[in-house]
Amino acid sequence: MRLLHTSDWHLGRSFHREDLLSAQAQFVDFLVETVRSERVDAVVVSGDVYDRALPAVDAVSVCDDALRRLASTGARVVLISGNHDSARRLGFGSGLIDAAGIHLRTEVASAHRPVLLEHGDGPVAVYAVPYLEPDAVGAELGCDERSHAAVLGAAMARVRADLATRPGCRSVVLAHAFVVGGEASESERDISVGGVPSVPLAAFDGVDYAALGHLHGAQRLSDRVRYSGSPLAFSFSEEHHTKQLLLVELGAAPGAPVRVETLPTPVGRPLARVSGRLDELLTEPRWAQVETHYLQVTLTDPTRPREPMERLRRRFPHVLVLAFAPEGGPGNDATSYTARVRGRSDHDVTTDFVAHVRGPAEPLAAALEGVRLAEAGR
Ligand SMILES: [Mn+2]
Repeated sequence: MRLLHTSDWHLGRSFHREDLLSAQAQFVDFLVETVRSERVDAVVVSGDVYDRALPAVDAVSVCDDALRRLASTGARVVLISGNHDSARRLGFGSGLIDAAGIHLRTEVASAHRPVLLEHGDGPVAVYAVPYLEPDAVGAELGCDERSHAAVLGAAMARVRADLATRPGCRSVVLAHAFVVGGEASESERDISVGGVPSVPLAAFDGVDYAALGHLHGAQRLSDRVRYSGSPLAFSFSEEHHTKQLLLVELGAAPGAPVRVETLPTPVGRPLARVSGRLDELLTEPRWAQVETHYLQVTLTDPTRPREPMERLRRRFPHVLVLAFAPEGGPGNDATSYTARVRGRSDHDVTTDFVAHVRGPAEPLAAALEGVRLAEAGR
């Protein structure tokens, strides 16, 4: 039984105002080709299909196209809603499209009723646990405690109870959660409840494979529990990720070893974070390799240069983020605000504030010096 595990498509998301939809459509092409070329039996999509509860019509078109083309490959497809999706809207028509082999699961009530896949080695039960918002589903699951661990634990108890009635059946669980040991990037939305975002890895004990979504970096938490990560980067913190699909080959019997192969997804436009002085960035040959990347640039010039973005974009047309970290500038000042302003005049505090937010731009510094001299002579 060969599964293709993916998640966090976030269809319709932009990257610092750059539209990613064509790169997302390119990913769909790659996904459909892979399902055919690798003779995949089922595709599992572990939540955050869309970026928002009310996706744009173009994003809906890409999703519609993806599901129709995946159905035409003959592979079964199981999808759950993530924390970015509207469960009710994503789940629209799910009872009807089930017949086409596309299984959308967005309700806690269906989590322990598996999608059954038949295969030469025997059946596989796929339990699709949608993202569980503790406040929304706690009562339905009979949880006293308000936490992700409690609601996912309760849902998994129902899953295990159902699995116990199916001897010899292999099992796969889809879930959208932050599991202990996972590493976040800067593009996931915080789902903490009472300050705690995570659930224990042991929640998935006893299943052959847990296909997780939510974290955007691909990662292995155990031989049987993995995040596929998002197919595209959504923040500069993902600069060194290798975006991928996971091709999962289940063993022939419950508990048999699982083999996982990683298949890198196409990179629309690579991204990089660079830093240095403006003149150096504009002239040094070594930066040629990132000229067409999406860039986050940090300028280290001691004095803020004029028109930095306009000048950078002549060499690097896709600079998206510009930051300033002047060499020899203020470090992390750990002293309290009260300590820093003690004994200083309101005027000093105010001019320091203006200098701080503007950076050490020369004309302003000169102007402030003029004011200081005038004050001193008064
Ligand atoms: Mn996500």
